[in-house]
Amino acid sequence: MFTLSLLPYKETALEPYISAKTLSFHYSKHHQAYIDNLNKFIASTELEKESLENIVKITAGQLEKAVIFNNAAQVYNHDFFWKCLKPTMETPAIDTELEKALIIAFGSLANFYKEFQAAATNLFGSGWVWLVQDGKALKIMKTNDADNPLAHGLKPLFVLDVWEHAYYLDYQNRRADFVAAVLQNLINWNFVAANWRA
Ligand code: MN3
Repeated sequence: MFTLSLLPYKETALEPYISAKTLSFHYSKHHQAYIDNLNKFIASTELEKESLENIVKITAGQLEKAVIFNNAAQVYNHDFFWKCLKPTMETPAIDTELEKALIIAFGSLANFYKEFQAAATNLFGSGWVWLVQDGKALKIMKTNDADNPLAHGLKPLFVLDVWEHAYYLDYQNRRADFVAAVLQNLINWNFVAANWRA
């Protein structure tokens, strides 16, 4: 049985960029629903004893296990997403070594933001945009629906949820404004750097 992991901050902590109302629905309704569905679909199967990460990896690409993959990956993605964000009032500086790696990969930090912004704004439909590590290289990766880097053998460092439920109450159709607000104000660089070093 999986249970909803605790939010690492209060539901008001990301305001004004993500409202408490959005965060509350996103966490206690959407994220919870993926947990409930995952528990329902793995009950009395061989997957019941596996870790969340293993369930994602085992079911990736298996058509007959798509329902389990989708719910397990959505649980993983949301757990990861909450940790990628930090309260508005906190201002962690970017790790200087990670900053150097981003400059090598993207030319400049500004260009990393620009490329991430474009990928997140242009992703068609529902999905996620990631900063991933592929071997030693840092890359931006778009995934549709529940898909994620684990399913492709890549290491996630940062993610942004661009499903409409992540922003519609606050931004309606203005996804680009949501993306810009998160990138400029809510990235938990300490978590990103820890993932990079792991
Ligand atoms: Mn979501």
